[in-house]
Amino acid sequence: SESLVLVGQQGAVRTLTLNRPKALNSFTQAMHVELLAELKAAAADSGVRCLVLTGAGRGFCAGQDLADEGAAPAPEGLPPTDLSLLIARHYRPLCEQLRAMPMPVIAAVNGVAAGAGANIALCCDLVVACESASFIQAFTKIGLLPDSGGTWLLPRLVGRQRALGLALLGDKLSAHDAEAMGLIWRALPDAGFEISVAEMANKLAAMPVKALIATRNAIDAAQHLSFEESLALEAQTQKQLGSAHDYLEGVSAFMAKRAPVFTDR
Ligand code: T3D
Repeated sequence: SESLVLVGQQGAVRTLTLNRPKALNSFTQAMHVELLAELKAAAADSGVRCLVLTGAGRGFCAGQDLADEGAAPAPEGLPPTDLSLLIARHYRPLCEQLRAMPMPVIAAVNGVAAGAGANIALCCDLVVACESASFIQAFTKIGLLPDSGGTWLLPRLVGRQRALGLALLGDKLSAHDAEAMGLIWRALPDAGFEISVAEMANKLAAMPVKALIATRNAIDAAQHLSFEESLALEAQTQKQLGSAHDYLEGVSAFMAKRAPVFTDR
């Protein structure tokens, strides 16, 4: 049977493509298993310096497949469906893995991203979307709350009022509006979207990946640190980066007016 996650490699860029296009790449347990395995494989592979997550067909991901085992609400009178089991088994490990990848992760949102599909995109480091893509916090429309980190991510990305506007109303947000409110990094033209994503991924893959990850981790850590604690973390991390090969290479290349070749990961 065909893979539910397609794996591509171009240079040091690994692309994982969610591949259930007929159901807008909504998550089944089987797709979760494949995706987590591929994320772990990418994390362990020193030849991967940037990861791209995208979707096959016209959608990015429509969240949980509402017909899949473990998700469908039980009929009246039967023991209720316990959604925390699906979350514990699949969504939490996925979100945590995405936020701990040892290379930058781009969500290339090629079409609609709804429910957990939207928030899994937001778990990535940089979210780019083609102009025709959209984001929908679809949860409350079916009686749920935003999961996959939504309640944490949304107010941090766009502030409390806009987080509530998105989460309570559940309306479709265009890629341009998502960029304008700081929910995503960029909305890009549909024409050439894959090429634009590849350019961005290649750029990141050629950068000092250790410094990129240290930057992401310090920005994330700062969410719960004081200013003084962040200054201390910056100094401690800069000490490590300053003794790494990439720093020597970066400065040597600058002085020699040549392009650097970064190799640390
Ligand atoms: O289980 C837990 O742990 C709880 C976790 C929940 C996390 C969640 O993600 S909750 C939110 C789940 N997602 C949704 O509620 C979104 C449902 N989908 C939609 O609202 C719409 O499909 C879209 C707005 C995303 C796109 O609309 P449109 O008109 O472009 O496409 P469509 O015709 O609705 O969908 C195309 C097909 O995909 C269709 O199948 P068909 O009729 O062609 O055979 C549709 O049923 C299927 N599909 C889309 N989303 C899902 C889905 N099938 C199963 N589950 C889906 N989530």
